[in-house]
Amino acid sequence: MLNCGAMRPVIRFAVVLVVGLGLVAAFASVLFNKTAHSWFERDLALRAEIAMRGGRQAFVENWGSRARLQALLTEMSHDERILSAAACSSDLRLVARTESFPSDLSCTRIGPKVHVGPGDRWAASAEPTSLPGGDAFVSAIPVADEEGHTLGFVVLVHDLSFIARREARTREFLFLMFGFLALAGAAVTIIAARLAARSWSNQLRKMLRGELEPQAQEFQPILGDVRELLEQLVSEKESETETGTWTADRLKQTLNRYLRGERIMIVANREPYLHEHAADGKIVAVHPASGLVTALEPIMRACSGVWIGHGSGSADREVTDKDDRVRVPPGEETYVIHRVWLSKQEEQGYYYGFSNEGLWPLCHNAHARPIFRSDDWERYKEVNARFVDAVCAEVDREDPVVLVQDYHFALVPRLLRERLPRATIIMFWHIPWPNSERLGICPWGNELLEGMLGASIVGFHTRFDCNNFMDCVDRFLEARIDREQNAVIQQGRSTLVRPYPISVEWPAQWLRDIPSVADCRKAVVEELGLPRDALIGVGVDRLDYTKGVEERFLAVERLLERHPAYRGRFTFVQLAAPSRTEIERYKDLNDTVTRLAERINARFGKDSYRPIVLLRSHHQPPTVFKYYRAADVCYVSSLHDGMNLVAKEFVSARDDERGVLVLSQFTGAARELSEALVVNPYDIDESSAALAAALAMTPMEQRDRMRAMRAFVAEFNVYRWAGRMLVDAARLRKRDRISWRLTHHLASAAVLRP
Ligand code: ADQ
Repeated sequence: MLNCGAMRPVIRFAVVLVVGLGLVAAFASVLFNKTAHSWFERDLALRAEIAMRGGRQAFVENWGSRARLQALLTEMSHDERILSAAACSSDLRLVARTESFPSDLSCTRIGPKVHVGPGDRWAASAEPTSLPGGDAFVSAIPVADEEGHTLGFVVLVHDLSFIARREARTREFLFLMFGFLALAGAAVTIIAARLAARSWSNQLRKMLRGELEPQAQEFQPILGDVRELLEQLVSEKESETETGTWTADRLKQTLNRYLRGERIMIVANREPYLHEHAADGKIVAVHPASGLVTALEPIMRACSGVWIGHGSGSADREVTDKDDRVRVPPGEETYVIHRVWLSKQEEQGYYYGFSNEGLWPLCHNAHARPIFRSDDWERYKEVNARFVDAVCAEVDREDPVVLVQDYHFALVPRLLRERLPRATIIMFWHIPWPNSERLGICPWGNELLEGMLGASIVGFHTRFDCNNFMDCVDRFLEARIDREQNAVIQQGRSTLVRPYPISVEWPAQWLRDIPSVADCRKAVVEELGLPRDALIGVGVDRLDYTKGVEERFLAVERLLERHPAYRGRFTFVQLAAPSRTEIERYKDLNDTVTRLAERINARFGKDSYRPIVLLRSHHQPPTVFKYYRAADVCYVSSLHDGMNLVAKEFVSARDDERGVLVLSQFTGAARELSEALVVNPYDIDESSAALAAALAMTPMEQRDRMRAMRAFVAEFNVYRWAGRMLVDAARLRKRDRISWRLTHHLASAAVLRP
C-alpha cells in the first residue's frame, strides 16, 4: 500500500491533468462554436433558397398584388425558424411585409447586397443582425421572371436562438466529455502509478531477500541504504536479546560487527604502556594498574586503533618513531600509542594546575577548595588543542570514532568537532559531575560545558551525574534539553547524555596464576609478621583526599576502642600509591595520613603488633590481588567517588565467596553493590560498627552477600561497559551516515535539477 507521501506526486500529476484537460475543453468549445455557427448560417441560407425555389412561381405570378404577396410571405413565416419576411422591388421599395418584419430593416439597407451571380440566377446575400428577441439572420433571395428579369427580392428573417441553444448544449457536452476524460485519465494514472510502485517495491523486496539480482542502476543506492538500516535493526535486536557474560572476545566480535574493523582513537592523559629505564639499563614496558587502562585496552586490541596519550615514561622518546608512534603491547604489536610530549610548564598548568587543583576538587565533594588560575586555564586550552592535532594527524577518514577520556580533555570534543564535523565522539567523564551551584565556582564553566557538548555522547558513571550535567547545561547555556531522550540539542545537533557504569574485567587476568586464598593469606601473614589467627582488613587507594583514608583510620581506631578483643588481632593494611605529589594538598595528605597511622599504632600497638600497616607505594596488580584475597574485610571509604574500582576488584578477587566489603555510600559502586555493608564514612561510629559486623559475620552470610555481588560484577563487567558505549556510538554513527548520505543525495539532486 502506498502511503500519502508516496502518492503526493501522483495526485499532483492527476490535478494537473484535470486542469489541463479543462482548459483544452474550453478552447475546443470556443473553436467548435465558431465553426458550428458558420455551418448553421450556411445551412439557413441554403434552406431559404430551397424554400424560395418551391414558391418562386407563386411570387412571380403575384408580384403585382401586394395583398397576395403578403399572404405568401405570411405563409412562409409559419416555418418556426422564419420570424418574418418582406418583398422588395428591384428599385428597393418595400412591396409587402409580414407584420413582425423589423422596421429598421429596410429594402435600401439589404438591397445593395443582393446580386445575381454569373450563371447563377439565385445568388443570395445574407447578414446576421441583432433583434430585440435575440440573434437573427437575414437572407435575401432575388425573384426573377421566366425571361430572367429581376422583379425584386424576398427578405427572410431567420430565428437564430436555436443555434445558441444548440451551442450551449454542445458546450455542456464538450465539458462533460472532457471532464470524464480527465477523471478517467487521472484514475488511470493513479492506478498505473500504484501498480508501478507495487511492482517496484516487490522487486526491491525480492532484491533485499536475495531472490533477485539487482540489475537496475537506480536500485543501487537505495538498496545499500535499506540493507544498512535492516542490518542495524537486526543487530540492535540481537544485542538487546543477547544474554550471557560479556568477554573480551564478545566485545571484539561486537566491535567487528558494529564498526566493521574501523580503527578507534582513544584520547587519554595516561598511556597504556610507559617505557622506563630499568636498573639493568634495559628499557622495559610498564603497564600501569589503572582502571581506565584496564577498561579501554580490550577495545584497542580489538580494533587495532590508536591511543593518544601523554608520553610520560623515562624512556618513551627512545622507542617512538619520528611521528611519535610506537606499536604495543610488546610482542603483540596490535595497536599504536601516539605520544604527545608536554613541557614541564604545560604539564604543570594543564595537568597539576587546572585538571587536578581546579577540576578534581570542583567535581568531588571532599571539602578541598578548587584553585583556578588563568595561566593554568591557558595551558589547559593549549594542551587540549595539541591532543586534537595529534588525533587529526592519525585519522584516515572523515568520520572516525574517537573516545575522549576524562576531565583532562573537556575541550577536546568541541575542538575536534570543528575539524572533523562527521566524527563520532564519545566523551567519558570518570569522576562525578558537580551540581550547578558548584560548577558556578569555575570561571570557565560555560566553556567546559560547550567543549563537552561537541561530543556525540557524553557518558558518566551514574544517572545522578547525568542529571547534574543536564541541569548545568539548562542553567548556563542556550540549549534545548530533551529529557525524554536525555539529550542536549544545540544548533540542530544533539548530544546524548548517558550513564555507563564502569566496571572491572571478568574474570580478572591476575587470578590466572594467583595462589589459592589460603596461600595468599598465609603469604600476607608471613610478610607482615601477623599471628596465624589474625583478622585482616585491607584498603587499596591512590593517596588522594577524596578516598577518605583519614576517616578510614579513625574508624579502625574507634573499632579498637569499642572492641578491645580485636586489639592485637585485627590489622588494617593500607596499600597507598603516592599520587600527584607535586601538589601541596597531596603532600599534606601524605603527612597527615602518616601521622594518624603512627598515632593509632602508638595508642593500640603492642610489641610487634601495629593495628595499621601503611604500605606506601604503587604495587603490581598480583600483589594487590593477593591482599584482596587475604583480607577478611575490605573497606572503601571514599568521601566522593565516580565509581571506585577497588570495590569491584575485591569482589572479583574473591572466588572463594568469602570476605566482606564495607563501602562508602558516596561511591558510584554503592548504587550497584547493595550487598556490601554501605556506610557513611564521615560517621565514624557507624563505620566502626560496620567493620565490627563484618569481622563477626558468619561464613554463610558472607557467602550469600559475596555470591550476589559476584553475579552482578560478572554480568556488568568492563567489556559490557565498553560494548554498550561503543554499540550506542555505532548506532548513532550509522544514523548520521545515512542521514548525511540522504542529505548529500538530495543536495546533488537539487543541483542537477535547474
Ligand atoms: P581512581 O580515582 O584512580 O579512578 P579507582 O576507581 O578506585 O579510583 O581505581 C583505582 C585503580 O588503581 C584500581 O585499579 C586499583 O587497583 C589501583 N590502585 C589503587 N591503589 C593502588 C596501589 N597502591 N597500588 C597499585 N594499584 C593501585 C577514577 C575515578 C573513579 C573511577 C575510575 C574509573 O576517580 O571513581 O572508578 O576512575 O573510571
